[in-house]
Amino acid sequence: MSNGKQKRLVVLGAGESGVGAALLGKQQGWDVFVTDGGKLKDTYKAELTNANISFEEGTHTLENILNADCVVKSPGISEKVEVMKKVRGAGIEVCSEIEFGYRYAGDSRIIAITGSNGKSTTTKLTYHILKQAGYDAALVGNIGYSFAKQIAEKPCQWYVMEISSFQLDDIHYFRPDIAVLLNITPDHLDRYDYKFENYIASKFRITQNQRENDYFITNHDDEVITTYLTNHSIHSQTIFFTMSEQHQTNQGGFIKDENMHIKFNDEELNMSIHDLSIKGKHNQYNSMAAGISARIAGIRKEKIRESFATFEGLEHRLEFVATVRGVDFINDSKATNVNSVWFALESMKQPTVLILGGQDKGNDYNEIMDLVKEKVKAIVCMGIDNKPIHDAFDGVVDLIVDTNSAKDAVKAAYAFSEKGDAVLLSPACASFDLFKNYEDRGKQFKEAVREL
Ligand code: UMA
Ligand code: ADP
Repeated sequence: MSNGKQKRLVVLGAGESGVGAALLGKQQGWDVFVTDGGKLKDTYKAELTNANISFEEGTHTLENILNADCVVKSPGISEKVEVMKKVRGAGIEVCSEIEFGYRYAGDSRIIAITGSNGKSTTTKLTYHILKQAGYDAALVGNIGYSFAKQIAEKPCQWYVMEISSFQLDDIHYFRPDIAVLLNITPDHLDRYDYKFENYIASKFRITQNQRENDYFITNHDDEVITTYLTNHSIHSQTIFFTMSEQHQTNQGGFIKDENMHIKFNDEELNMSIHDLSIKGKHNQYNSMAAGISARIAGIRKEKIRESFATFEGLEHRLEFVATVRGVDFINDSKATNVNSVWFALESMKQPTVLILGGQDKGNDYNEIMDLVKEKVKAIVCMGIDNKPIHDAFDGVVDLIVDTNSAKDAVKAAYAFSEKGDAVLLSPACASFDLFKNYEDRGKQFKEAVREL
């Protein structure tokens, strides 16, 4: 039962977000209980113990959960698990960790970035610009650091947040000053009853509480987004970015003659796309989104231009690894869907040996068929079940081989390539069949390249 006036907060899941919410809840005077159906990492256990927060692991004891005033649900937990059904049945308020954090974020400003692809890159780039401009800013959210923990331990004036659809699912008041929606392609459909429209609605929740002085920055070239916008109204000021000059307006971003233009409040920032440190069309979209956000945040054009040139990019996203006897090796292990492989291939200038495969999420390879025909000389499958890749590309690409380790895949790709070619790991699949995660896959790939 609730203990006098002290309200009871139950946190489901003791990973990065759950522990963050628990620490903030404790600090704000809640009676906190954390429950994790699995095993806790030692670091998280130590954080809870040090803060005097009670927890359980390996089970969800309902009698300690259903007496909550508020339940914070970790984003990885599905609504379909038994404990969630019981919590819903009891009518308890459920909020996500970003919602809980938001309630204690004071008068700070939030730039929240979502989309199916490009979230981490755009979030990191935006954060880089803010830091270069001397802003008191923190990098939080789906990128790996709990927003709630940041508020508990080191509150800042600005939060640059990467936001997943899961985190948006249980917001009530969360209201970013600047919301960015990069693109929408089907992903995570298992969590959305296999209905794309549910996933789309989840992404648009980023605008749900915005007001007229807030900004919504989004992609004019994404038909899913523009179609949604013709049928729904947004209360904040919408600013678009686009590749097409035809859609340019006096506010927003566009690319013309290999130059990026960002217009905001009667001022225009211009920069050659060749001076952007991160390459590829997708990164031009990401840069426009980050650039517009930074202008709204009040950062000078010169500082933004400088930051675009110095940004180092992220590991495992079109990351150049090495040139071995004239062959360039590129690690794009984070490309876990077909759309991101499209952008990787689009950016390739050389004949390419493509390493594809892993755990297939129902991929439709037709999306990359034309680029494969134009640029790919061989495919090396790297996975336990490579049938979907053979079904799509047998007869289209002459050379296709199966491998089931990073080492063998790199050796096979190297054997197929000649001076002037590139070997691109851009798998279009999850990594869990052969690797711990996409980072492990990328690291093993890089090690194998260095051993050649
Ligand atoms: N758990 C239960 N009961 C269950 C199921 C799980 O208690 O029924 C427990 C697990 O045992 C585990 C904990 O819940 O201890 C994990 O919770 P979580 O999966 O929500 O993971 P967190 O560590 O809290 O990390 C989450 C995000 N993870 C997911 O959304 C799956 C992290 O994004 C994010 O960085 C972090 O919060 C901080 O905001 C990761 C991710 O994979 C990178 N995101 C997905 C993606 O990018 O595609 C959405
Ligand atoms: P996310 O955090 O949304 O997964 P990342 O920035 O980590 O996005 O990039 C994931 C993958 O998608 C990488 O392979 C990257 O090259 C590709 N990518 C990055 N930005 C975009 C974009 N705007 N559109 C499509 N693909 C992108």
